[in-house]
Amino acid sequence: MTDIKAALRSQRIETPSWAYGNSGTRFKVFAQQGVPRDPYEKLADAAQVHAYTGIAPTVALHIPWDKVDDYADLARHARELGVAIGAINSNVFQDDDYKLGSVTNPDPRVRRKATDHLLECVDIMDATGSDTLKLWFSDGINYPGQDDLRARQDRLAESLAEVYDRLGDGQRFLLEYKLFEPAFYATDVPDWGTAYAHCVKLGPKAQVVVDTGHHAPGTNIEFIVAFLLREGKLGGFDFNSRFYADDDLMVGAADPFQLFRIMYEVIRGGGLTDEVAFMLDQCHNIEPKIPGQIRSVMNVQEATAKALLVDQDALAAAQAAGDVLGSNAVLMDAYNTDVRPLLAELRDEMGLAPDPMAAYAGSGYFEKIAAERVGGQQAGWGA
Ligand code: AOS
Ligand code: ZN
Ligand code: ZN
Repeated sequence: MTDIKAALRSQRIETPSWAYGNSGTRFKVFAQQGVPRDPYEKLADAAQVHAYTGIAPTVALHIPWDKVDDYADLARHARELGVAIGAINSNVFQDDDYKLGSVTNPDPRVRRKATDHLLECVDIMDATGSDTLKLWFSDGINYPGQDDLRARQDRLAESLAEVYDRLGDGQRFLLEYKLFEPAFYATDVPDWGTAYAHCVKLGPKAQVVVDTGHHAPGTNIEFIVAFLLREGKLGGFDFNSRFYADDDLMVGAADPFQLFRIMYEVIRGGGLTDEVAFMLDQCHNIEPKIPGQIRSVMNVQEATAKALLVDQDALAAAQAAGDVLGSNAVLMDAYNTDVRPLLAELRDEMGLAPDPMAAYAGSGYFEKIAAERVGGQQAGWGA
């Protein structure tokens, strides 16, 4: 139990700045009370999540949604709040120029502009001390024949190589794949295989990020996790839940069993380290945002605790004996364990309240920001 607690204590989950802003669907963005008015206030809210969970010490930024004049000052502000800047997320999807793609656009001028933005994101990494650049491209085509599928891969490779060469020591980029949306016929990085192939060609500073909402229904995500970890190419996760498409709901809400299976493969592959970034990529359209993030961090922590409880020796023995039902039972025993008392005990040992949701609710922070902040910022979508 000591080992399990030590592993849980050292786990790090990164929250995204955009989770704290107003968000919605293409139909409506719902404004909530007390929402941050600038990146500084987003970091203050993220610091609350860390204060009550003890395992969320970094915050991902999104450029230009979190544009400021002085990024070193923003990083200093984060440190004062007890958190640090995590991954820098690029944005090459919210400009008229990107209608036909960004780095894969047939127009070299647009490709230059997109790559320059990615390079600017590396400058921001330098200024903030961030070691990770996260690349998601909305690039793709809606109609067969609209553009040349092969040429678009060449353009993608060219841009990625330029960004890769700009990375400093200790910096890396994570390439995110997504089956569809906003392009509907063909996406330029649709799956882990495409992302993996580009990353392998580039070298060790390029890795794949698995967004749990970006697959076809029924995809075995834990297999992808196991495979990428085995190849040293799993850079991290964008955790969220989906029922239908890229729903960006709270991780562990739709399918906690899937989250457990993923965390089991992470642990099995030795990935519960700082090498693999456990990031949330979520929006809280209708639920309050800070509690939504606290709940999500707890959901990942609970899945991790259950996965750590798997009796690996018993499982290996049952598997070696070809005991189908026995090996499945070992896994299910761990999944069916109520780990909430263990986590409450751990928090107590860490000097935290045993129930982070209740502790935050009773802290008065929400009442304070609701009174102080008027005109909160939109997360970035749906404008
Ligand atoms: C988009 O679908 C991807 O999940 C992105 O990772 C992300 O949601 C967006 O770029 C905000 O950073
Ligand atoms: Zn994502
Ligand atoms: Zn997504």
